[in-house]
Amino acid sequence: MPKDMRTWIDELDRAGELIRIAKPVHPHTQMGALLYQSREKALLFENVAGFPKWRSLGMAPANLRHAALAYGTTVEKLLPTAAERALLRHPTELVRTGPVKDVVLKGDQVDLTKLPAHVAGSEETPYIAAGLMIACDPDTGVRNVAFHRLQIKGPRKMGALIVPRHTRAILNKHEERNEPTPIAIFIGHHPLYYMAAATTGAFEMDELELAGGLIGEPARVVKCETNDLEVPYDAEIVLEGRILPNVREEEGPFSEFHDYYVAGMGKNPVIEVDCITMRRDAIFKAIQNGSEVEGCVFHKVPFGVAVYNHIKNIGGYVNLHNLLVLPGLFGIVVQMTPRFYGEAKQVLMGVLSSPILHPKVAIAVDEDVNIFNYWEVLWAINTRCNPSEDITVIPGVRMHPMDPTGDEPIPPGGPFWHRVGGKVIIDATKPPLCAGDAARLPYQRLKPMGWETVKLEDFLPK
Ligand SMILES: Cc1cc2nc3c(=O)[nH]c(=O)nc-3n(C[C@H](O)[C@H](O)[C@H](O)COP(=O)(O)O)c2cc1C
Ligand SMILES: [Mn+2]
Repeated sequence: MPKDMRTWIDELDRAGELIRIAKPVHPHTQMGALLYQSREKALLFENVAGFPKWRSLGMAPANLRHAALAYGTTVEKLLPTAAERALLRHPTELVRTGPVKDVVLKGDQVDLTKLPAHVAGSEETPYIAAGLMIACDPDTGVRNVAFHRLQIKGPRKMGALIVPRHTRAILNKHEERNEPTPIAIFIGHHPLYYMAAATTGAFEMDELELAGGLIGEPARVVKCETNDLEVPYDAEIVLEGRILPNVREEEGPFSEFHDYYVAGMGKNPVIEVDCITMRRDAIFKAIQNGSEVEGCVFHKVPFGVAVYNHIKNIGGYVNLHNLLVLPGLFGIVVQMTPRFYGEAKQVLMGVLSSPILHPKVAIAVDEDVNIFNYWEVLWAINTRCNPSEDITVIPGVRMHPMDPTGDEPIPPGGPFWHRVGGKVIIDATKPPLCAGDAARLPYQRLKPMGWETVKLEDFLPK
């Protein structure tokens, strides 16, 4: 059975990772707080107050453990596994129809305010955060899929934040010709579709072909009703529409990945929706965005994968073991065994200069440091890093446009929105292999006597 949001709910349930909430929960006043608190379990709201018959799924994935479940692996193996899988592609398969066509609403039947989009943060209005936007390059026909936050502004009107990347490049081409950009947005699918959409790769990469690679089977697609785009046949909901050419209106604020509101706000593009198609019993997909909640999980894996695959061949090859994107998404810790003097620094320069704009703090540690344990990372920085040699600040680098610490010479809305600021390399590795055993010996971690065989649990009162 092809993987979709329904198979994912079953998988979470079987793994004991899903909580069904039967009490009524209002998406505008209560849901955000519940999602933000549920960092361990996924929540399926079975009674969405004010929106009869709707259900809504959130915090699915709530954390890297859930992400590992979606990839069929463990947290420790998640990044290396996901990095390998990200190199695979499956062409999409066009089918005649599918569950997403159960209900078709066109023109004046469209009313976005009837969707149970939740209010994520205290300063906000309802946003669709789990919409994946499909658009095609008008010259090459290459398809793109990406997350864009969608502010509901009226029955058929939404505002969107479109950071200058691929969707933006497609929009720019249409706007130069003063024509609308046809789009289709699908809401609610298996998390690996979301991971694919959040992957920044080459422009030529079709994220639906990547989704097929990640899942291990082709994504099946159906034709849209009102434009030439194709959408997954088994999504929960699809919105078809157009980005209006050269129209900009105030948009924001929205709970962003670093736990701040004020990011990307200003005059942003406007979408008009022409058609909604959905399953008869469609389940809405809520995403709470912020630090260490669901939105962040959808960033952490694809970012990690892009950086991992970017740095693994620096200098021929790197003894690269693992990588973790840190809270706030502006930091990355790399676990590696350096062979040469300066190798860790060189790898960290790659971390700061990859397809991903976010990283500004790049840390390297050895294989004996558990990167999933923040105290161990801090321990390595404190005990293996000589600040006068091992910390390097690089001023004046292009950074993520939502990093509040950077200068913003050009505001959002246009094609040149960006920020610029400092980045830092922290080499917390011990002397490299080439330095020899004598140089590395002072950094041998202590191991308590009996560590391998004597277990505390065997001595606890029963
Ligand atoms: C939860 C989440 C929300 C996102 N929201 C936005 C957004 O509002 N606008 C945007 O431009 N990118 C957003 N992104 C990032 C893009 O989806 C991501 O960078 C993607 O790789 C861009 O695709 P593209 O390079 O094909 O354009 C979001 C990512 C995630 C995981
Ligand atoms: Mn793309």
